[in-house]
Amino acid sequence: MPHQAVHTTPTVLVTGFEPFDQDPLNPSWEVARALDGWQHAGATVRAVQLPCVFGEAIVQLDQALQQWRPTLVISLGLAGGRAELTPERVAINVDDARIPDNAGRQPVDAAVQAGGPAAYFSTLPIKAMVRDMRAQGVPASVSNTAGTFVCNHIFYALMHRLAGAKVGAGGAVRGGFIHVPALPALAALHPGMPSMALETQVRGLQVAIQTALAVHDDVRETGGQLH
Ligand code: PCA
Repeated sequence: MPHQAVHTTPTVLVTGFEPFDQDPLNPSWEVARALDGWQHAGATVRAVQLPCVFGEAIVQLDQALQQWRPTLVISLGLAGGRAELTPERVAINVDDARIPDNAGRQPVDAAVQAGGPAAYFSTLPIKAMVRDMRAQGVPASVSNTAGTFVCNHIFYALMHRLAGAKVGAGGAVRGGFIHVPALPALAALHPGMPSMALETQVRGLQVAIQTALAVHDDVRETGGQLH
């Protein structure tokens, strides 16, 4: 396929979202952008920003998958109110928006992918990632819901694509979603909201990427999940 760019080293695609809901910044993009170009075990991180818009976010994700042909994909989003990095276990085939997205769209009880399966599990080693982030001093827990807004929407679309033949050799590319907490500057605008410093979030993601590259069969252990 001569029209496609040839990448000599494996790529880890990390996506983050633009700000939404009148916030001035989105920590998920700040973390992704800080990781852009970071290399580990011969792989290089590429960061791509996605719009917080139903549908359009998937279009941009597809473009990024086409451009970078990643071997691993981690999408990030803000979960305001959470205090930890939370790898998500499951994406569901539901768009049910509590607030309008950045284009004013507010789907209610709609499918992400008409005719798609009810849900997909992350193919990241979520328990091992949580274990290793904690061991490095970064608060983390497995989450069992990514909500029903644009984050779950992109998580479901990503897993739908990775499960099909559109990327790589069907199923060979692993991926998933991690919700991140507010940054202190954002929490200062929302009194009472928990936050985590950018440096800690970035370190947590570096550990998560290392683990995802090294661990293919997740560990089975209790205590890793939000409760
Ligand atoms: N968080 C929202 C959408 C974009 C983001 O960063 C969510 O959790 O759905």
